[in-house]
Amino acid sequence: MNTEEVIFRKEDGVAYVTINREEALNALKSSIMQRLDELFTELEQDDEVVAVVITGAGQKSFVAGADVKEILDAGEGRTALITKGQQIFSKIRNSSKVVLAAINGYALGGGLELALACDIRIASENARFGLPEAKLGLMPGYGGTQMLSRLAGIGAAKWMMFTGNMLGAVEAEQCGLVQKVCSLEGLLEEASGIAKKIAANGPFALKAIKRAINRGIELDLDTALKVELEEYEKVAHSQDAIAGIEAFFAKKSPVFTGK
Ligand code: CO8
Repeated sequence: MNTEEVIFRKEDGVAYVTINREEALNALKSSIMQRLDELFTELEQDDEVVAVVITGAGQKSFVAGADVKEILDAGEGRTALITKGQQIFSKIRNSSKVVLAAINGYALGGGLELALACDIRIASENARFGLPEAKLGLMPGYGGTQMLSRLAGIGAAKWMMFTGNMLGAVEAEQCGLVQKVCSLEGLLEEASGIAKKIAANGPFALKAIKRAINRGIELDLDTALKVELEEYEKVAHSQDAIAGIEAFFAKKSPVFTGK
C-alpha cells in the first residue's frame, strides 16, 4: 500500500496526482498543500507532461475540504493559511498544463475549490459538491466565491454558499460545474482517456488556448479579442502548427514538439 500523502505518476504525457488521505476523506492538511505546491512548480519544467489528472484516494471522497482541525488550531495563523492556499490554487489554475479533476465523491469546501482551480471536471455519479463553510461560521477562502460564481453563475453560487447545501453530480453538470458524469468504476479510465486525447494535441496551442481563456474572461470583449490575437500570432508561427498542418496533408499523425 502506498503511504505517501500525495501519489504522483506519469504515463503517455499525462501526470496523475492522487490525494491519499482516505481516513480523513482526503482533507487538505498543510503537508498535502505543500506537496501540491511543489508538484505544480516541478510540472512547469516537465515538457513530457501535457495534462494532469487530480483525484482522491478511495471511493467516497475527492477532497472533503481543508482540514477543519488545522483551521481550528491555526488561531492567528488562519490568514496566512488562507493566503498560502489561495496562492497554491492560483498556481494550479495558471499552470501551463491542462488540469482535470476526476471527482470520486465529496468535493466540499477547499476540495471543491481545488476542483474549481482545474480546467475540466469529470465526476462519478456519487459525487457531491458543496461550499459548506458558512455552516462552520467560515467562508470559502481558496477562490470559491469567485470561481464558482464565474463557472456556475451567481445564483447557483450564492445558493450553495448561503445554504451550505450539496449538489449531486447531475445537478452539478446541469449548472456547468461539471463537464461529464460517469460511473465510479469507470471514472479514472474516462478521465485518463480525455487527458490522453488532450495530450495528443499540439502542446504549444493548448497552452495558448488556456492563457487566452483565463486572461480573456476577466476583460471586456474587445480587449479579450486582442488577447486572443496576441496568442494566435504565437501559435501561427509555432513549429507545432507547421507539424500539424503538414501531417494533415500527409494523412499521418502529427509529431508535436511543443515549440
Ligand atoms: N477536515 C478534517 N477531517 C475531516 C474532514 C475535514 N474537512 N472531513 C472529514 N474528516 C474526517 C472526519 O473527522 C472523520 O474522522 P474520524 O474518523 O477520525 O472521526 C473522517 O474524516 C470520516 O468522516 P465522517 O465520519 O464525518 O464521514 P461521514 O460519511 O459521516 O460524513 C461528510 C462525510 C459529510 C463529508 C463529513 O465528514 C463532513 O461534513 N466533513 C466536513 C466537510 C466540510 O465542512 N468541509 C469544508 C471544510 S472548511 C474549508 O474547506 C475551508 C476552505 C478555506 C480555507 C480556510 C483556511 C483557514
